[in-house]
Amino acid sequence: MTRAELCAKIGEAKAAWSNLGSFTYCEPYGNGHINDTFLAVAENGKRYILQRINHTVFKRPDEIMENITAVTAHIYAKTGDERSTLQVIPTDDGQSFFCDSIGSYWRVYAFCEGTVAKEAVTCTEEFVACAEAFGEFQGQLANFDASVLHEAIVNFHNTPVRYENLMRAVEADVCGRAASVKAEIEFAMARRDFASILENARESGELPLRVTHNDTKLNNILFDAETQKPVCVIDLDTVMPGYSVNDFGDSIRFGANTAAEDETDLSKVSLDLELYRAYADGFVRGCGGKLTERELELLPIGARMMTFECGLRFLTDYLEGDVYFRTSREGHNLDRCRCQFALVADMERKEAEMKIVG
Ligand code: ADP
Ligand code: GN1
Ligand code: MG
Repeated sequence: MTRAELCAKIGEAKAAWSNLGSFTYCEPYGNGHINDTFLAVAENGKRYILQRINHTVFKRPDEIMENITAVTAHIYAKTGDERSTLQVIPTDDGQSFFCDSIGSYWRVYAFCEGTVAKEAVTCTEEFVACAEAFGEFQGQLANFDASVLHEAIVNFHNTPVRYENLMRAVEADVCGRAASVKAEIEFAMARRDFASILENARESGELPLRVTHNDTKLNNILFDAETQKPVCVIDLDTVMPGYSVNDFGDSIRFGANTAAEDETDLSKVSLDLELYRAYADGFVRGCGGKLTERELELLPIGARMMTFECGLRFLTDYLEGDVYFRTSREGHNLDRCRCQFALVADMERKEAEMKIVG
């Protein structure tokens, strides 16, 4: 979609929330890889997040919004604090989303004022706070009826399926890129058995399914700008039954890497063990004693699995022509993949030191 077309659709979306008055400002916002996010300011100065939901990624945006409405109501009922969870602003028709004339889905959230999203960890305490927040989020949803949730993305964190998707992308090689990424494909293939560890553990009843966030990146938490304490867990599109160890793992992948997710100088990539251990303590504490002994044992595997899986996904997207993750430079997905695989290799070297119990 061109910028002009997008602007026209933003116009339609704005009209669907005329109850907020007209927006005087509306500009792209944040660093998400999936949705189109805009900061919209109403005439009275109130700020909102206007988002176009990525319809290619989320096949049923209406179901996503049902999930989010239910989950946020559950959390709000517990905390009674408006900033503690996303506030979905209904359209003039009382709907949680608006579908424009070309079938794009839009939603509006209250802007969580006085907060900041962070792209990198600046101190250990901040990362511990992030751990407690994601742990607490899981605790808040422990008594949530998972049967009302739609599966936002089927097989989202099913690593063997992600592995097979990569193999199919290699086979199809639609962009003719496979020959140039032989080393990365071989790295993935050498870890085929590893990919199944968590799925095997679930099948044998060792790993429980819980209501999890499934996208626990640091920038999916809003921190209070003054106190630096976590205020709100956002990006609830992927809340669905999943594994606690994956929620743990995705935070480690992003936050305990000594480099950015797309760092090209791989010598800068490594697992910061101090951050890792601090996060593990905070997460376990945040979960309030709900994790089983086996889950505690599998936390290090969760970290390695999420990093490996994300690498598989970036590589698949590179081979398929960069159709899933938003990219901002040539080879961006390949850079991201290489960075993830370098982190996996470092985690393999640090396997003994990553143990949390046992
Ligand atoms: P994506 O799925 O593309 O990652 P997010 O829902 O995470 O989209 O939003 C992208 C960014 O927008 C966040 O990282 C955060 O900076 C900002 N953001 C999202 N929702 C809010 C909100 N309610 N208040 C303030 N900032 C927000
Ligand atoms: C996407 O939406 P965002 O930017 O928080 C992706 C995650 C990946 C992450 C990699 C729905 O997260 O699964 O781990 O990029 N979200 C979806 O940075 O695919
Ligand atoms: Mg996000």
